[in-house]
Amino acid sequence: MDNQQVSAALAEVGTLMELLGENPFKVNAYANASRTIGQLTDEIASHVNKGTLGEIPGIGPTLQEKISSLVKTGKLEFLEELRAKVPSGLVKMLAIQGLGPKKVKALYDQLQIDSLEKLKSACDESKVAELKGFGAKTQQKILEGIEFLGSVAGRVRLDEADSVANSLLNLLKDMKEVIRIEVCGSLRRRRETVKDIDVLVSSKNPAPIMEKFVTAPGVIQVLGHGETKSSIFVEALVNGSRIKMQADLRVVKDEEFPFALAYFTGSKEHNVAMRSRAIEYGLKLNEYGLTGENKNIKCKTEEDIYKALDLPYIAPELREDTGEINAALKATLPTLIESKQIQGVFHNHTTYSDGANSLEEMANKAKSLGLKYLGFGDHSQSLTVANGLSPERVKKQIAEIDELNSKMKGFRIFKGIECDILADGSLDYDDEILSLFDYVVGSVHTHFQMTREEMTQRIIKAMNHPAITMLGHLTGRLLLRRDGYAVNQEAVLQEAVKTKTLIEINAHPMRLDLDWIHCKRAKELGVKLVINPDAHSTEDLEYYEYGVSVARRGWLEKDEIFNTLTTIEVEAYFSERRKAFTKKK
Ligand code: DGT
Ligand code: CA
Ligand code: ZN
Repeated sequence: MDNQQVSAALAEVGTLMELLGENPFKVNAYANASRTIGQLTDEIASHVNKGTLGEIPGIGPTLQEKISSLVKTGKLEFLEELRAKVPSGLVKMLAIQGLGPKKVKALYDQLQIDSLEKLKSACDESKVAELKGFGAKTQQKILEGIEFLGSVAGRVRLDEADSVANSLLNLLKDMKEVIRIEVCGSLRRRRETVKDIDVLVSSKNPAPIMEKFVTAPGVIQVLGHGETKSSIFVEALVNGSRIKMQADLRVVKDEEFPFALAYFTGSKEHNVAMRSRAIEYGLKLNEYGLTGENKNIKCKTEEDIYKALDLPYIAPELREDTGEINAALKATLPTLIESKQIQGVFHNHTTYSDGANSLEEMANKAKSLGLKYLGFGDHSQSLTVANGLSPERVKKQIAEIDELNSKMKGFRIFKGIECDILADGSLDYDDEILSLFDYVVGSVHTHFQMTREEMTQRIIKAMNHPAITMLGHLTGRLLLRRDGYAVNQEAVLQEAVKTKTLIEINAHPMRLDLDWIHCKRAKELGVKLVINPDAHSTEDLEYYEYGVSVARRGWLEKDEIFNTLTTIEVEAYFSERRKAFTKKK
């Protein structure tokens, strides 16, 4: 078993134990071990062989024994026993937002509910509302949750699809039969969720490529195996989660490749608009070519296709038919932001609150990624579930940052906090503590059930606090798990112009919030945005690339993204804002 498989097995043990109502400390030990092993850079198997499992933090004797068994035999009796005790439907019920293990257990124990179907009928019959600790409101939430799960069924997060697609690409790309290979579809356009993976290859000899594709590791079903198209259903482990999705492979002649690439990249709406453009030239555009009555326009690349229609190249992220062809015609397409222009990131967690790594580990990783600065934004005091910082611990962290700053060369650490916006719109520290930070990220983590007006007022009030520098994850959505809370995003964006609040593009692939549509709106309004990974470990720091994808889909350019500024520019900006704050207070 590899690291990801061991990690997934331990995560499952933790979940099942939780559903059985076991000791929370034991449950946490499994969850933490799962995360640690999922992020290990060396092979867990080599630790087993060398007998060095105990050197990994958080892996006590019980876990060592279980991990050894998993690695050596590929099985864990303890897990099999747990699976036998817990109906699989209970695990599915956990995917409903707001239904934790305690509630799922109560539903099972008291109403014998062990599937989503039974849960839905029980809600429809209002039996759930009558249970102690549930009530009509919770029942309604559960019903909405079931409906939400149905509406997103079959889609997969971008980071998960990336991982599955990369494995397939790596499998095929070095085959001697492959001339060109590219991933198309929503994945290439970098949509936040993806239905299936569309792989395109050009070749003179497709059969061996098809054969390799349908026998790829993780294939659980071959849906089609043809000469030019094959489809598989594939399973993979990504960061401890079991991902199942469809992948299609199309093989074309190399001279057709650019046309097929453009066609299968989509979006469908963009393709339709491009076809109309071709018709204006008396041409026909499809996945095989660009043809006129007696001619066949040769194109070696996608660029050539656009050029043939007198258009500049349009990046895949823009191909949503939201005005990109018009902009191309008028030569007003944006010069899109690129990952390498990001100089640093500001919203990151450490072991001070709910992160997995120390300040120094995070800083070293950021430096190794080529970033020039890093800001921390651990949780504030009222968020006790995430180990929020008391004023004393704030001061301790700040002292530690000062020390690190004096030690690290050519790298700057900024002092920040992810400060809760409390229900009444006030902040979670007094002004004295707030004045200790270089910057403050304001975020909503509680009281999601407010009306849209109340939530909007709450956030707007916080934005008007002079200590607030940026607004974290504006809607609080968790992709494919829960919709964001109700909030008037337009009103918040307009307020951001007035208050000069930076709006975060939360780049965590679970959030991607602000979404790309509102990024586009922010651009129109002149709101400055900041791309933050919301990292909870060193690995997560790389998530800022997903934020760059969202920004590109939102037509954003370098100058519209705050964290493309140099260290000196950021320092100057923060010190201006702090001056204004301390003067006001
Ligand atoms: P999704 O749902 O995340 O898989 O999104 P896409 O965009 O990857 O959609 P998919 O996989 O159904 O199709 C891939 C591309 O193929 C799509 O973006 C455009 C192209 N395509 C598919 N069906 C049609 C169609 O009926 N007409 C046109 N013009 N293009 C199509
Ligand atoms: Ca697709
Ligand atoms: Zn947060």
